[in-house]
Amino acid sequence: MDVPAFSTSMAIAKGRYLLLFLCVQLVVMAFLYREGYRKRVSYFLGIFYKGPQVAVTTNAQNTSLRGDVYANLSLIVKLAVPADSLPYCPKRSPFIGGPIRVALPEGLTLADISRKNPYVSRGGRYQPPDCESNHKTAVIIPHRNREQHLKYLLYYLHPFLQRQQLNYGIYIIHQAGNNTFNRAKLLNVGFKEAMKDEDWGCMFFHDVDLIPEDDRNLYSCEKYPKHASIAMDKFGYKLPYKSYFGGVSALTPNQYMKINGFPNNYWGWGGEDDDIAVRVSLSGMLISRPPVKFGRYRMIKHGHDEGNEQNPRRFNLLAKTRRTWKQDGMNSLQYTLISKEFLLLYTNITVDIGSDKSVKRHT
Ligand code: UD2
Ligand code: MN
Repeated sequence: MDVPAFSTSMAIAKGRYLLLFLCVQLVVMAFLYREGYRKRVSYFLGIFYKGPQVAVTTNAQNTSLRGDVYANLSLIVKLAVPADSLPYCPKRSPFIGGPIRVALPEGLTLADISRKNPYVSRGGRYQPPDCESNHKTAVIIPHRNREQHLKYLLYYLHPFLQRQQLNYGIYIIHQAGNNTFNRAKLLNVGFKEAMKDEDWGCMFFHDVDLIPEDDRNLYSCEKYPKHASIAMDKFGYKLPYKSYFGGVSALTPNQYMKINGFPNNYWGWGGEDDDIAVRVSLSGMLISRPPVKFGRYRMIKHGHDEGNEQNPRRFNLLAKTRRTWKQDGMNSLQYTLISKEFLLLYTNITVDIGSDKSVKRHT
């Protein structure tokens, strides 16, 4: 076919402009690379080249299909580049699969869990081997005498967090001795000790018996303190009441310091979670929550623990939070660290937090 001379010269001119444009782009990128903007450049290149295509198992569309939480982990492979030149992870992790099937495997050992999580390093730490994570999250778990629950939680939590491409660490805060249990004070200790290790961007405060059932429930922080466990099987997958803040919650270090941490003086079961919600509101913040479809948890069934009887003073304490929160919290925290061990699947912090007898009572 005959092509008119005019349109041919137009095409050549356009081609030249395009070539010139590409050359300028290349020069700019080479310059940025030299100037140390390596990560940004590799991110930009990542837009064109996504790396080897992998088949990811996802059940996000069909919530009646529950996936194996370990299904996608074998797709995560180490990139053959130095750690400091890894590209940033994408905004949304490609390994997220949606609803997770939760069964409690019998005879599970910590060694089994370690074997299934080869990239987890000492102290229960992990960074994606193929990209630089956008989030640094510490999970703080108050604990005493719940070894079986802890095993189940570790079995699910490690792969759950890896699917989200987080840089994370898991901390168990173990209350030494037989004095009355104090969940909130243990969480304060966890915050303080974890921040000594790393500049965490987000702290997740996590009951040992709650297993997340959907990996779209992101373990990263929001503009406001987050309450994540909004739909639990034990409450029929609904919020029991509007200001409920128990189970699993997340705050940035800034948000945490803004509310002066958690109360230290709730000994025994109950009330401390409501106190935290009041602190959030008194410091002028709202509560953020994930969509109800994602914030789903299964609570491992349990009875009442010895040493964690209902706290009869909880209503009195709650009535006074407005007056006490600035004096009681991170700024008055006292404890004796007994040990800090960097175990295979978590950092174990054993602490003597005293007892309610040692607290002066102002009645
Ligand atoms: C609810 C809240 C919890 C907390 C508690 C009142 C839910 C899902 N959770 O939990 O966040 O506000 O009420 O204090 O509604 N623990 C031990 N050993 C013990 C006792 C407690 O490890 O002997 C830890 C463990 O992490 C446990 C958590 O403390 O998950 C909360 O205690 P719980 O599970 O006995 O209380 P529960 O389920 O009523
Ligand atoms: Mn529980």
